[in-house]
Amino acid sequence: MLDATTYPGNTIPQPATDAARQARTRRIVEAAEALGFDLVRVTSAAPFPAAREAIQERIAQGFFAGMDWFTAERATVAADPHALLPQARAVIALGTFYLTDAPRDLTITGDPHGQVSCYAWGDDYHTVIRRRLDALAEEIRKIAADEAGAAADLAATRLFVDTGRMVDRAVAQRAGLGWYGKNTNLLTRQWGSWLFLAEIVTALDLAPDPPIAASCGHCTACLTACPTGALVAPGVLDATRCISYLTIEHRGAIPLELRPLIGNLIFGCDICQQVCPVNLVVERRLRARGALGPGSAGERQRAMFAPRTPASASPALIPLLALSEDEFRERFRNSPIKRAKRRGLVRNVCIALGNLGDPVAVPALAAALRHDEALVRGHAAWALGRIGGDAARAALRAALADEPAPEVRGEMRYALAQSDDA
Ligand code: B12
Ligand code: SF4
Ligand code: SF4
Repeated sequence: MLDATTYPGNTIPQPATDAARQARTRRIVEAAEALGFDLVRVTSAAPFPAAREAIQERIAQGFFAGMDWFTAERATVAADPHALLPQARAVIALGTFYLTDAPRDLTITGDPHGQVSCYAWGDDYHTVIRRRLDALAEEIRKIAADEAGAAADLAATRLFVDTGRMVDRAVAQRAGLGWYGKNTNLLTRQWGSWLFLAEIVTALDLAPDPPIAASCGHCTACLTACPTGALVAPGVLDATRCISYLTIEHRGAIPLELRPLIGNLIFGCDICQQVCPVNLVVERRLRARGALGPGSAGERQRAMFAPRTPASASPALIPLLALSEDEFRERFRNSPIKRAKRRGLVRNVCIALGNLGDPVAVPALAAALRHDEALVRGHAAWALGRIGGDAARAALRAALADEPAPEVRGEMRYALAQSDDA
């Protein structure tokens, strides 16, 4: 039985009884689980004013400087499901666990290696999850058709995963998937924070789940572990200091004072999640159950997030310095790493080599002083300055003589001064 509920500009049939609403919600949850989503809950389509205010406050504080697409206007839309779908009645919050077993046949030779954040070891999650969202939206259309025949309004959906204008964590928190960790990530009892979040805004009236009563308590492990001090207060991230931002989103030179703190991280950062006791307990429990191990159902379901090769998790750095645009495109096709672009990734590789300090990298870094990207030349100079030694200094002096870009000449002079000091 359906009755008619009127919204501004829309007349949408909805189930008359709570039992009918529960039944359709159950159908959707089961369909989502069958498609591979690990957590599925529902919240209402009411706005998320606290999320909007938090985002606008962080932008005003300058904590998102450099992410020009992340604007106050975007937050206003992202925090209001009705701005995204006028006939919205509910939001389905979806979590996908992505941790896979550490690479088993990782062969690290003596050459310097970098580290890639584990969310980027395998296929691009945007593509993987988008496919699952499309399939779930199709199920929703069938459910709407079963219940309302030709009522097109009921079948309307908007799908989001990360890049869309939607406050992913606020939806997940209100739907009770988990709670806000002090490192700002959404933490769940079942999967820790190793979850990609996604949502479907739907015109269907669904039974909302309550938020859960859980918090980090007195723990502050992530705040003290962050190497750059990016977590300026519990739940508050200054993205301009965050290694994830610097190595993935930031397009220019990395501030000098932050470079030594990046270590050998060349794409993303997992430190504030790796030290989290909730994650450690979750991982121990999953390993004890064999849920991450070879041949487990979990491993098969998440196979696309596992390292494509051992080098995906911990690549040898020196060969990356000479990557051409074509090689970059080929190697990182359908990988989250393509977001950094070749110049960003090679910039990060220079910093990692400088921090590792192994003189074996000097000839390749000296060659990178002639790289076609000024950004790379400047960071190669910095790395040589940090490694030091006669060969590094000679390469810097030779390159300085005919370097066309003033900012790179500045880096070279700074590097020479640093290596003299050393
Ligand atoms: C911009 C962005 C970034 C930026 C800024 C991150 C940030 N913390 O804001 C950068 C590039 C740094 C980044 C990094 C990462 N990101 Co990101 N990112 C986003 C994006 C696009 C928007 C996030 C946003 O709105 N930030 C604004 C702030 C204000 O939002 P918020 O922190 O959620 O705000 C709430 C809490 O802070 C809380 N709050 C406010 N005050 C207080 C006080 C206390 C004490 C507490 C506990 C909470 C609290 O209330 C706020 C409002 O609801 C989302 C996708 C999306 N569309 O939402 C992905 C997203 C947040 N990122 C994600 C991931 C995986 C990462 C990385 C782990 C990747 C990596 N390994 O390198 C890191 C984690 C870094 C970190 N510690 O946050 C996932 C997070 C999944 C999860 N379990 O939480 C998301 C949801 C993408 C996805 N769909 O899966 N990211
Ligand atoms: S991702 Fe790394 S740099 Fe960013 S807040 Fe966490 S520990 Fe700090
Ligand atoms: S490390 Fe501690 S404070 Fe940080 S998110 Fe995990 S439980 Fe919360």
